[in-house]
Amino acid sequence: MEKQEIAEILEEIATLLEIQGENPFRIRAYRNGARALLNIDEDLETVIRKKALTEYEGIGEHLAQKITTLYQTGRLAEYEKLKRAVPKGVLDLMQVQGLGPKKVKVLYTKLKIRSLTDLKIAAEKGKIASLKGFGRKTEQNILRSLEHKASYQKRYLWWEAWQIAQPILQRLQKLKSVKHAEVCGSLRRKLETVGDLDFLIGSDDPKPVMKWFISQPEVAHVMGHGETRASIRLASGMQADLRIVPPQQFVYALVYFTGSKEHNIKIRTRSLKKGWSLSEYGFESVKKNGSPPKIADEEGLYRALGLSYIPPEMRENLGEIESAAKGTLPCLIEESDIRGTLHNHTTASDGRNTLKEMVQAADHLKWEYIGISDHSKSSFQANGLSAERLVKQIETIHQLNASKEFKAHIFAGLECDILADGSLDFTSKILEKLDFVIVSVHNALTQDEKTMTRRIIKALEHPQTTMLGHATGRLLLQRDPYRVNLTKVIDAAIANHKIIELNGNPLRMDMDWRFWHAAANKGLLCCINTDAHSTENLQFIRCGVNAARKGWLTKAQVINTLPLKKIAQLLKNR
Ligand code: DGT
Ligand code: CA
Ligand code: CA
Ligand code: ZN
Repeated sequence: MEKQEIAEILEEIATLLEIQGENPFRIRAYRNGARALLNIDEDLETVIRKKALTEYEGIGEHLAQKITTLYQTGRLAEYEKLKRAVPKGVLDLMQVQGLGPKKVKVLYTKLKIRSLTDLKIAAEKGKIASLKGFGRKTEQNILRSLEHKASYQKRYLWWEAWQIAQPILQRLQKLKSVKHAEVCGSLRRKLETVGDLDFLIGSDDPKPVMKWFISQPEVAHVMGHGETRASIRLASGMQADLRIVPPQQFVYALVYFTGSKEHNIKIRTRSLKKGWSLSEYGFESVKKNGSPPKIADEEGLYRALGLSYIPPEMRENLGEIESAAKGTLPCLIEESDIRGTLHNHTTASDGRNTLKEMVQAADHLKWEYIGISDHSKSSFQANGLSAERLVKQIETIHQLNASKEFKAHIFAGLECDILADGSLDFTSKILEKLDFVIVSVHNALTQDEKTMTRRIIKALEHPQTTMLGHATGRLLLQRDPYRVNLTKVIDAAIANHKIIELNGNPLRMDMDWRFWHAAANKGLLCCINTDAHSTENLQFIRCGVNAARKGWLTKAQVINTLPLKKIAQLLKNR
């Protein structure tokens, strides 16, 4: 178990004790211990091996034992016991702004509140205001915080949303009365997270479409429906809207419901300057005897506005309209341009498939090459490779390449930990043996921005480094990015001729697409990776390409569009 996780458990133990009204000294000991643990800048492995934990202020003999147990086994009997004593939902109450352990204790013991739902009901009934130490204002704040939290959690990863939307869209397309069908909104714009699904249908006969939509097996609840609109909640919890329009209106509605809202507003203003109002129903002349343009498809609509076609991914009002007016929109990379990918794990570290299975999967995808980059030794929780195991893996890869058992060429790589001080997890002598080295931050995530930025730049300056992995470490909807100055990191990557990956794992999508346009213009090269931990994960290449397109990237700016010989050359030269 990692330092960060152990500290979180100590913190949680303190909270659980506090909710149970335990001795304040004991509680404080755990809190101090958690903080002390995070402040250790030495490698925890070493400290524990030297039995030196107690040398740090705030860590006594007792705590040192508990930390060691957690580190070695990932479990702690005392913690399990505490968790059993307090209902799980009670801890969730701590996520509500303004609620600390003391208040949670009162809510739990006095009102028997055991979950966020209980809390909401009690607050709505006004039961909380009368508790000692709470009051009307606290109650209002709790309600507001609950609402805020609900709207935050209501988003879904693009990949999840797409899995849910795809079968529904296919069924809609098969209905006899359906002429056109599309999912619009953020899903079509390939945004990394999606709030709700927006289905749009072109049909002259909406009745059977509506009937199917609100009675399909996936529906959990119909929130409302008329003849041409419906809102439903699916079994997954996701909300889906449906709009049915006459086929001749479909293209206008398609542009409108694809959005984004900001993009829509901008093109509507542009249309008005030409003398037509533009809405989801069509163009309409605002002058007495002007006639609106006739169009057949989205391209025609943009052309009528004096714009070249803007792909949905770019419709974020981030300069695409100005660029389309000048005819300078880039020709975006496509999934079919991809010839392989480099960041992939195997069972040698924390992947679920063997080296051979991964290469076979690359063959199925008709890729020319695949990189293997298992974790390095400091990522012990991910079973990182020792130097010895790494050297062995390199040999196996060389043999496999020579055997021609698979079509795809295998590049021998490594996802090498960037240690807390910016040095790499292996010596140059070992790293030299590899075809490429991805450097990533996996621990000491709480460093301040300056330290973290310096740390990453130092790793980028290492002669053996090829590229930076998941630049900010964010996990979408779960964990914030670590604090880092990306502009400085990007500049350092360019100055040192290093690549930055676009990690297409749907949870990561890191480095964020919003940075790519400017970075690539400055000369930064991208590698779209899947960070696959299984053969199925190789499909994440699609998410990576989505983000690359949102970042305005072209084929030439992404190295894994290069044919084998060229990318081999490029990796060798760096
Ligand atoms: P989401 O669902 O939060 O991930 O984001 P979207 O973009 O899918 O937004 P949604 O579902 O509220 O609306 C779908 C599209 O409909 C949106 O992208 C643009 C269009 N739209 C919605 N509200 C307005 C509006 O007030 N004005 C304009 N011009 N367009 C709107
Ligand atoms: Ca939506
Ligand atoms: Ca919607
Ligand atoms: Zn990683």
